Amino acid sequence: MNKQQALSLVKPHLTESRYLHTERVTETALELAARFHVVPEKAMLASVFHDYCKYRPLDEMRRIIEMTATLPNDLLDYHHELWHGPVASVLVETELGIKSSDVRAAIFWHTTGHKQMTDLEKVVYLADYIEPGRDIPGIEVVRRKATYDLDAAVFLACKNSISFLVSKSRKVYPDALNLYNDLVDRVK
Ligand code: DGI
Ligand code: FE
Ligand code: FE
Ligand code: FE
Repeated sequence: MNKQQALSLVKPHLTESRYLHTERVTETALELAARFHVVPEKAMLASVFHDYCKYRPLDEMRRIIEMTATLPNDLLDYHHELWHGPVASVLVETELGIKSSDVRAAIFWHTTGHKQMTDLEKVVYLADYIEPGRDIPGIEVVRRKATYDLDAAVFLACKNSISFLVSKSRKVYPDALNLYNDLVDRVK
């Protein structure tokens, strides 16, 4: 499946602005993949489909999380914004025939991250954070780090996201904290 074929498959599942976000994430992920030696076809597929399930009804996502052995049920104890990646990692296979476990893992983890992420997973996580349409406080520093240090950029994105959630007194998913702890010593 080439990029145009993938984009036309995802388009009917997204709003116009979410589709434009997806195009920007894909271009950003392809730049990062070239820079950090990640297989471009995998970065393309994972970024095109990372938000494939963003607009699924909550009751459908809840049912899929409950039914699917590989999806952790503790997701249901956290904000429903955390569900669309894990659910998409299952539905891209059953609905679209995307079988690559690397691609599906990058889709799974794109919102929270987790410890010992692969470079492909980091590229998709970071591309989603720094794509040119995002305006997040401190994002320019993350974009600069992303030109030369994948781990430092991922760490900063993770740290900013956790700080933001804590400042709003929101729950933080444990795997996001695991990513923080995994990288904190490495990037000093
Ligand atoms: O789908 P996108 O909007 O492109 O971005 P995303 O999948 O990275 O994040 C979706 C939302 O999830 C975003 O508003 C931030 C929120 N989020 C990320 N990690 C956590 C979280 N919300 C809570 N409550 N806890 C988290 O750990
Ligand atoms: Fe997302
Ligand atoms: Fe993200
Ligand atoms: Fe996204």
